[in-house]
Formats: sequence, structure tokens, C-alpha cells
Amino acid sequence: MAAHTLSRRTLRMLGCVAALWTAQFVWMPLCAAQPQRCSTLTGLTLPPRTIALPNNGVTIDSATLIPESASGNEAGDYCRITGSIKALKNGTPDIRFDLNLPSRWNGRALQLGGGGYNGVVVSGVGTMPFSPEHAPLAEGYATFGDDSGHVGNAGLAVFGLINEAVINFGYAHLKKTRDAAIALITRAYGRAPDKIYFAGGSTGGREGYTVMQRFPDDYDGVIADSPALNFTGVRLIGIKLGQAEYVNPGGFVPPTLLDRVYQRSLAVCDKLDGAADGIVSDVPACRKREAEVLSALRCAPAARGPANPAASSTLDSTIAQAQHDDKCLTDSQLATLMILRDGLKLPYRLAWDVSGYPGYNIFAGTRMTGGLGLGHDATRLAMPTFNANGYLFSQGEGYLRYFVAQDASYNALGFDVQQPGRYQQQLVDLSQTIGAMNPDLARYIARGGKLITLQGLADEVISPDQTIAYHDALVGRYGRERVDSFMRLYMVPGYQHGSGVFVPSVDLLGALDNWVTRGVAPETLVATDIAGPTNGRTRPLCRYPLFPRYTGKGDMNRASSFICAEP
Ligand SMILES: [Ca+2]
Repeated sequence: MAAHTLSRRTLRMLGCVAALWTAQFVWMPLCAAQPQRCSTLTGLTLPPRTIALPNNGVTIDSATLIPESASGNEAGDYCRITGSIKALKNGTPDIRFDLNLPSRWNGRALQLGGGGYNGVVVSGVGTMPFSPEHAPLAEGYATFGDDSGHVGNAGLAVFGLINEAVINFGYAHLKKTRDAAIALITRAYGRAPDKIYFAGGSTGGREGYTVMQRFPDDYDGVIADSPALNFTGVRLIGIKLGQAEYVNPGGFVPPTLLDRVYQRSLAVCDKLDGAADGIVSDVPACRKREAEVLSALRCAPAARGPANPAASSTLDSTIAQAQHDDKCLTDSQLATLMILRDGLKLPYRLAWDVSGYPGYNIFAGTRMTGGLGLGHDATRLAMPTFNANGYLFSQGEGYLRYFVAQDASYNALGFDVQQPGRYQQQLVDLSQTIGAMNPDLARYIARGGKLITLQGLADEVISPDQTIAYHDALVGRYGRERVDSFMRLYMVPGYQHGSGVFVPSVDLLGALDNWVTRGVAPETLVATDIAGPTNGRTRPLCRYPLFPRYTGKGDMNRASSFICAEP
């Protein structure tokens, strides 16, 4: 058995070396995903010691060569591996992962993050999110991703009842899958990758910051977009928002009125950046015009009820009708929106001294009527849905129900966010397990790791100010020069949480790779809009805190007509 293993290994090594001598850049296919070698991986097991965190070993469930000629395959020949990392305890789901090994390997590996509560294996096949012209596998990356250790669609938080699954979701799945994948890559190609990158958005963005904070030696570059860094904070503000809408009488803000708020902010702020293009690009200037935005939206004093019940009986019919038609904001509705604007402040501390959650640009170009905005239903469902009761509340409710109270019948409307009593310690513990607010990136910076973060200024799920605050705290901690040496932050006007009036398509992976391998730090990039109605227009992707300002000359659909301006 030993002799057989040795001879196969020797043959493989000789094959690699011989091919390497022949031609430097074509040796990989001979070392790697040949048809016979790929399929022989099926059923392989790797011992627990393969992975630096506790586990029960790794099983390769399938390994299939996908030929270049396969329908829809634009990645050339590649070996597609599906595997499972076995859980420690009965009842904890395994972590399922996919790994793709291209025959034309570029020597690098890319781990891809998930979204929402995960629960679906990230396949690593196809294009990068919001970069439809770039497919990492086709570009030669060995790609991999996982389901973070539970099965279920992205809105389900039921796995919060299982402690090992919560730890996997928080951070452990990232390291476990990384170690298993790198072991398999090393086995298949005969050497470890030159560079290992991570890329993700939203939950995947949190995962990107998590790997830099927890496993800084394992990654050379990270793309972490719209990151849910303060995971517990965004869940708590969601609960607070739901309470404002569904407990506070009259607090629900219907979509028609939310659209009025958005349209009004456009009317006041769109042109502040020089271009009437439907994008509020100068957000700081727009914030200064908030009173002007609001003055046209608020109901006349007598119609603002129910703060003054006596007045409500004297409403004249015109005012009552305006309120009834959702044409103006009552005080109760405004109070709901002010939670979005102001964020959440807590009298206690979550992990890493976090004391709340920043607000959103609700009166400065952020649309709350889409699929991830506030709800469409004036009453709370027993099991809230994104559409009926809003994304933030629904996700917060699931978090409270399954992660915090661990009681499937728990009603989030009765939860005291400010004084959570016996649940406070659990919130603190969870924010440590799942959050990525640790500001200590010293080791990652010192070893030359790079980071690119792209974040929408109109994000309705992740507070843009959360991401800015984390960046600014790094500057405070390490100094601007040091932060500039490893991080790029691009704040994108008009971009929400995956949708918006401007949805940027840009090759961030190319920019990151260029930075890591050639030392070319990205500066102003150019993003192409992939939003349906405005598809194809371009804008400069400006480094924070700059924003794209129209020069007043030239085609408004071209980036070259804009400069990156100081706010
Ligand atoms: Ca504009």
C-alpha cells in the first residue's frame, strides 16, 4: 500500500517537473485536473488534522471533470469537487463545500462568501457578483465556497438553535473550508497556491473582514463589499424599526409615502453634484438640506396626530384626506424614519466596545420601497416576511427568535432593545461570535494583506456610515498612510444593497490581484452601471471620501465627464 502510494506520488511529481522543464506556463494541466485524476478523488477522505479547527474529517462526495465542451461552460476543463466537513456533534449539520480546479490554473485560489443567513453552497462557478464580464474560474482561479454549515434559504435563522452551527456561521466555516480546499488544491496541483483571496458581499463582506481579523496569515487579499460588520447591531435596529411600525400607533410608513420621501430627496439633492442624473452623489451636501426635504413632506400640524387627540377631532376634511391618502408624514411615521436616519444607541456595550448602529441616508437618496426596504403590510405577520414586514425587521426577528431567545414562538415586538435583561449577555456573546467589528488588523497589515471595500451610499440594509466608521477608526488607530497602504474604500452613490439607480460593475478582483502581485495600488476606478434603465453609463469609482461630480461639460453618461471631488 505504501509502495503504491509512493509510486503514484513519485509519478505525479515527475510528471510535474518534466512538464515544468518543457514549458513554464503549461505545466499545471499536467499536474492537475486530468480526467482520470479528477474522478479518482471521489470518496477520498481527509483526516481532521487537515483543518486547524476542531472537526471530524473531510469527505469528498463527488469529483467530476467538466469538459470545456460542456453546455454553458466557459471556464475550460475543470475538476468540480463537492465535499463535506464533518461536524463534531450529532445533530449539527456538516459544512458542505464546492471546489473547482481549472486545468488552466493561474496559481491562485479564491474563496467566495455567502449572503444573508447563508445555507446554500456557494458554487464558485460563474461570474463575480456585479462583475458580469469576469468569471474567476475562467480566469484560472481555483474557486471554492460553502454553505457555512446549515441548509436553508438565506432568510432562515432556525440553525441559531444549534451552538456549533452558530459558531460555524460566525467564523469557523471560513477557516475549515479554506484549510480543506487548500489541502485539496495542493494535492491536485502538486503545490500550494501562490496567493489566496477572499471575496464576498453583505454577509460575505462580513466574512471578508472576519478572515482578516481571525485568520490574518491565511489570506493575501480580500474584497469585502457592503459588509455586515456589526451583525448584531443591524439586527437590533431591525427590531426597533419593526416596533416603531407595528407597536407605535400610526408608525407604519406605506410604500407610497416612502416613495414620496425618496422623490423629494431627489428633487432637492440630485443636482447638488452638478448632474441631474437621478443619483444623489453629494450625500453630505444633501444631508444639510434635510429640513428642505422634510418641510414638504410633513403633515400640517393639526394632521400630525395622534400626539394631540383633541386636535384630531378638529381636523378639517382636507387635512384628514391628505393623511388618509398617505400624502404627508405624521409624527409617528416620521419617528419611524428617524430611527433609520439616526440609527441605534445602546446603554450597554456589545463586543469590541460597540454601542449601537449608525443610521442610513434615508433623506438623502435612499429608496426604502424595494425588496429589501420597509414592509408593504400595515400589520405584522406571525412569521414576518421581507415583503410584508420589511427586510430589516424580518431578519432581526429571526435573529432574536432563534439566536437570542432560542424560542421559536418568541415575539420580537415585546423585546426591550435598550434593556434586554437576561438576554443581554447572549447578545454580547453573539456579537463576538458573529460580528466583525474587531478593529485590530495589525497582523494582516504587517504581512502585506490588501483589502478593497465597495459600499453603496444608498444602501438600505447595511448602514453606509457603519462601513465609513470602521474605516475611519482604522485611520485613527493606524494613521492614514498605513491604512492607505492596505485598504481601499469606494463609496458608491445611488447604489443600494445590490440594486439601486446606479449598480456598479467593476473588476475588483483584477484590481486586487494587480495590487497584491504587482504592487499597483488601485486609485480611481471606472464603474459601469448595470441597473436596467441606465445600463452602460459609466462613472468614476472614487476613493472615499471623494464623490463623482459632473464637470458641466461632456456626455453625462461617461465617466470622463466627471471628477472625483471633495465633499
Ligand atoms: Ca446627481
